[in-house]
Amino acid sequence: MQQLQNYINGQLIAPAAGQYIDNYNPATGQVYALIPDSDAQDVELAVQAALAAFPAWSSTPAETRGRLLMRIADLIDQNLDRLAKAESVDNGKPLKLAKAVDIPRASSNMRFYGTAIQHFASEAHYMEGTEAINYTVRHPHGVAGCISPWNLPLYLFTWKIAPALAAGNCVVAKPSEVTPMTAYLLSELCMEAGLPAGVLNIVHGYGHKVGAAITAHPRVPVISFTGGTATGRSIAATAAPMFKKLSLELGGKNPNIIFADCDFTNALHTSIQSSFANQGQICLCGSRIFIERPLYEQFRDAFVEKAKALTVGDPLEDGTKQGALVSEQHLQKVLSYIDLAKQEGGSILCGGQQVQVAGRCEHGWFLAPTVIEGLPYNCRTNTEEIFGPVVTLTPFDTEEEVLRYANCTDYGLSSTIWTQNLPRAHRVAHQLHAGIIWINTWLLRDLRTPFGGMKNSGVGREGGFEALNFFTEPQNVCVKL
Ligand code: TXE
Repeated sequence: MQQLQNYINGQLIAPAAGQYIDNYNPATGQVYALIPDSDAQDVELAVQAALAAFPAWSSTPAETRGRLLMRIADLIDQNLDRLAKAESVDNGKPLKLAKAVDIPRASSNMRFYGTAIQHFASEAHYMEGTEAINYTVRHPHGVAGCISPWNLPLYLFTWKIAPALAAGNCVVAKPSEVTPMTAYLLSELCMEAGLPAGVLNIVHGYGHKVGAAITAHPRVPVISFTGGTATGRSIAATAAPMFKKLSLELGGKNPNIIFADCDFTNALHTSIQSSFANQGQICLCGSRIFIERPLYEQFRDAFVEKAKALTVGDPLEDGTKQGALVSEQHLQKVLSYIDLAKQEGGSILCGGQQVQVAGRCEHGWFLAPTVIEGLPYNCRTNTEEIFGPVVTLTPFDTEEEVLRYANCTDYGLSSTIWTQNLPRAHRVAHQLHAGIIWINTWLLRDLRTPFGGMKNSGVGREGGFEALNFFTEPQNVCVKL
């Protein structure tokens, strides 16, 4: 059985305590690899390696750093098939999705920040009358801690480490222990690309051991985290009294608002994707669908028909639209929310139960796409993050009403609006409590834009120069002329 290793100081090494964690294939329910069960000793080695590498890396010209990131991007592209298969096996997502979205986006992240750093400038302020000039220098922090989740493993891992490295930091990163494989393969590609030792260190293991040790380490002054809101809260509780800089990308409970004047075909087709892509395990999925009453029944019936037609099956097969949920524990969590929805008075229009896939996947963790109606807008099913292939449908009559519904949760990550009335689209957009709004589209991403949420969906923004600002410390120099 394959045994993964940590990537520390340019080398692949075993965890100090010699312990390993089982790594499951969600489509078969079988253990297929072992992950280092690292601890604070391994994090210490990684931080020391990063500190040692920092002086040379931070003084390497931005163009050279960028070129190395682009070399890694090229290697990701060259290994597309291998990485996509590894992601699919590790996470349960359809191979087709990993090949079309996850892995190409990972190389885009590296390439985007490899070039962005060459266009990153700081400001100068001339003081009229006083004859003085201020200029701002943006220094890398030193060692950045990057902690990422299981739903888009390589995609979100590279989304953090690329800007951190481009800005001149060295990195200690921890992928999710649920989906470690592509981060491990990336460490091999970094070695092949010639990334200097210690610049990027990848420590595998549990959040409460490795993640907590990175968060609490006094020599890691900056932490970028994506994951659950409860974990974000615990990271903030450790990091805030140490005055660390924090970027937190947390959960969502995103509204998908459908007005009766929408382009029906487009709204329907895209809403199926925004509900069920990656088995609904994307923080940007629109899990609460609000439909203007005149369109309600027509939309509901067509939506349910399409949801029923989604093929749930072996993620490696071409025709599969829905793969497995990431873990048995997560499957049980999602099923418990379906039970809760029933208790809260919801009617299950389709799905609601596990799917038995014949053959090699008979023990996999599959769930039928589930559509629920008849729930109050502010019940637990409609306000807590489920993070699975489960959506609710709710009719509304007025803009004021749907804004009240949409804004009633503690989350504020993204929202989608479907209408052909542009003044209304903008009016509603500006009143929604969400960091990211899509109008007549979903998940259309320009990497230059600020990405992140309001309220309990997070603190700070990733993307574009926002991330380079985050991973640097501004210093103002004032010169009296
Ligand atoms: O996330 P965790 P989990 C949501 C989703 C899901 C829930 C829990 O609702 O059901 O979060 O998922 C590391 N200190 N999202 O348990 O635990 C952990 O090892 C430092 C939304 O997988 O937050 C992993 O690397 N790190 C989300 C990372 O944090 C810790 C995507 C995320 O794991 C830690 C995934 C600690 N104390 C889940 N504890 C999104 N918004 O994209 C854990 N970790």
